[in-house]
Amino acid sequence: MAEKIILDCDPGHDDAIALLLAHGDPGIELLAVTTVAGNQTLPKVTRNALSVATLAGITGVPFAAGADRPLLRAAAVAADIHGDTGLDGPELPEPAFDVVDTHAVDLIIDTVLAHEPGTVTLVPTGALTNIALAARRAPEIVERVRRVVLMGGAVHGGNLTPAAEFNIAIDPEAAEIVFGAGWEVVMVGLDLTHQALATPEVRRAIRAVGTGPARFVDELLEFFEHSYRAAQGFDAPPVHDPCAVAHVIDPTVVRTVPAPIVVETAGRYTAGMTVTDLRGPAPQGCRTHAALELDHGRFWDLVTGALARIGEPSLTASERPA
Ligand SMILES: [Ca+2]
Repeated sequence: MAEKIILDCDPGHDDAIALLLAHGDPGIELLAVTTVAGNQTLPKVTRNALSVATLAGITGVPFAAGADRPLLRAAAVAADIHGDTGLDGPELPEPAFDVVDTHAVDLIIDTVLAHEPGTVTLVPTGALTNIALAARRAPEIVERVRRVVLMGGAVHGGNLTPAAEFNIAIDPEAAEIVFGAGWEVVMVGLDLTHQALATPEVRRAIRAVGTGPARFVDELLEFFEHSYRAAQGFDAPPVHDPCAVAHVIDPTVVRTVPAPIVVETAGRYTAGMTVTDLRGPAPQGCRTHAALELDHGRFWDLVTGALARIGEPSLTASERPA
């Protein structure tokens, strides 16, 4: 049976690919897509999500916009990695539909409550602001959610700062709420996602799919490659967000270990650090997990397989019903 997920994202090149993977893989039932400020401003990332949905022919899934800034801290964007639009590189179609008239936090809560307990997985691939607000607004969702599989954090190191990964670093207080809520949390962090490199071989396999959405992904990766080479010295770019979706599809592709994880919010140099205790076996009942090992070949097979299944959607802005 397909895993029901809510994707909470800030597209974002790798968010866009996560959305395509979630839509195209038969192991996922996409219940809703929500957006949060992060890689770019909320209006920009929301428009990007709608454009990606339009080009991939995603219908019947509600999209909602959420928090436009972190809980406490000033908003920050990642223009050095994602450009001025948040999705620089490919040409984007005009969105063929709009967000629903509901705040993302309410859509997350309503969607979780509308399904059987233990059946909905939250997949945040941006700052954890919306998820933290949902857990505070409706604490009863914490025990109803199957688990939270998030892209963010790291066992070792960071990217926004030496100690902290971007999604956690821009809203550490939200991350502290989410990691400490008591639900099961899988941290798909940099230790894992820096293995998900879009090598020339991967790029060739994606181009070989030969469809519009596959060309779109290749153009995203082209831009991403230049950003990551300039900003962080990578030869091939790490494609973070789809790794969280891949873990939901097949946990053997993204292998995890249970480990206590807490978020540093007060550190002078380390705010947003995800302090992960791997010193010994995790205590009984540990509900946080860290992703450590990626099966690179099978991960990219999932992405190319999803693109092949998406095919060539015929919907365009003019054809699509409102
Ligand atoms: Ca993201």
